[in-house]
Amino acid sequence: MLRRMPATPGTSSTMTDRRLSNSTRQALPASVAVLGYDRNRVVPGIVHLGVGAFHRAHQAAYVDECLAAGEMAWGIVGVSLRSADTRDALAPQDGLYTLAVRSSDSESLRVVGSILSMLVAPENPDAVLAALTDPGTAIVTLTITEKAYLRAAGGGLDAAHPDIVHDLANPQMPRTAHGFLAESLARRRAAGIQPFTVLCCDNLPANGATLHRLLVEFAALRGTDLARHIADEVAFPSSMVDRIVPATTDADRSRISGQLGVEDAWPVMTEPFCQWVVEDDFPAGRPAWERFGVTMVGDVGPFEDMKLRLLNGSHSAIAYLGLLSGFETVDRAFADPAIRQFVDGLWAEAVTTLPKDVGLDTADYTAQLAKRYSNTALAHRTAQIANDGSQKLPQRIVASAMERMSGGAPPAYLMLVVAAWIAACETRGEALPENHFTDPLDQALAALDTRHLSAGEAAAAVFDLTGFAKGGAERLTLIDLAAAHLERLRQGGVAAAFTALGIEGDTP
Ligand code: CS2
Repeated sequence: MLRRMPATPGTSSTMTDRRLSNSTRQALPASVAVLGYDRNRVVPGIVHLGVGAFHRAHQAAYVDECLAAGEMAWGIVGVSLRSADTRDALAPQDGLYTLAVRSSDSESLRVVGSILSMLVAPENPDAVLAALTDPGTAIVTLTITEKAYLRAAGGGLDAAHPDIVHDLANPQMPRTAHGFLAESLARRRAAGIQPFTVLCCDNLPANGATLHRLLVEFAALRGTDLARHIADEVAFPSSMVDRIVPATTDADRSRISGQLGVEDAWPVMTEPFCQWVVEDDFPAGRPAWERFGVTMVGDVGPFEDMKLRLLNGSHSAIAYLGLLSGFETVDRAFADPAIRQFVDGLWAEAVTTLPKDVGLDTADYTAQLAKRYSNTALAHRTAQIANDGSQKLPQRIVASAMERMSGGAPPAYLMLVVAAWIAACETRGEALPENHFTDPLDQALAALDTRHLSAGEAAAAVFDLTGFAKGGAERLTLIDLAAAHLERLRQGGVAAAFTALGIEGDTP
């Protein structure tokens, strides 16, 4: 296994000295926290697929604390499944980067050292398979975003997706997480190496079970033996991850580099809040995460649902209603009294769908969310959250709406979020720039737009395209509710949609 960051070709030693790196790490200002452990003694034990800013603000920070406490067998090999950007930024820095924890009135910096090396899958799939097959790899964590799970509308594997078709035809040269996991589990099995535990850290309901199902379906297309092995012998604990991580800006880069006294090409911005709830099912071992604030549980389901429906659901609401109202960031949109009132109503609807008897404190949770959304230092862009709505809304909004309806209660606030997503998509290329946010269904959504459909036709077409509420008895009613909201958004903007809900305010 590749253990260290390779030197970047063409980087002179003078340049390297001016970058954050192993050699400059010791000489940082005292205000910058550096957990004191010898990185040369750290051995990789985790391969992470999808090394974006979220991973670096969350799992990698927890692992950094484990390493500092002397658990040296849990270094991270980071894998990017698509772009080389993160590797290009971090390789000249020996994998080090700054985590900037920002609240409205303060910022604290910490340099994280848990990522030992980085691989870029399209450049070198062999190296990724080698890292995954290494007997030292006991855990594979993933943050690949919702769309990379390649789910079909009904929730199963989209077996017709070109990348799945490719990976089935070329098992030695995979592109997808499914292809890498299945091939490496097959190789481990053939070599008599215990399977790693697969720990999904994406915002999906029952994320471990969901990935397990998808991977078994994928493996079945390769052969029943492998499918049975993955079904019976590989652990897929679910986990709920939570930390708000806005995209890093150039201003962040130069501010942080100025404070460090050396350049950090890609620091990560985040909030003080951080939560990780993990099902305790790690047959190949795990770090003692519970010593560092991770909650280890038997069933993560209620926590996941609460997070998806209250946090992520309201995030999407703030994103689309905020975009339609001209707000660029979450804190500004949330400071708008009408949007704030809407979010309270949305929470009230979603709370009724959560389990009652498992000790969830939803009042405390939403009060904390209100504080987190008011953090003015984060400047979390509404456009960032708006991406991939077709992949996010099913678990954040539509699931709650269906459950509410089957309990006989109307999901009026919930369905305004779906309508606001459709309206925000329609607004691209007009009030909003064409690519202000993107979605895997953009082509099909744009094709709908050219047909100038009525609100009712547009809502029905979008439900068909996305598979929202597919097969549910509530589907037609949900379409009607979304269509009525969409009509009001088209005619009178957010203010008209709010007025129909009894919310008065100055929102444009
Ligand atoms: C956000 C999430 O971009 C989004 O869709 O809702 O990334 C959110 O910030 C995290 O899940 C918070 O834990």
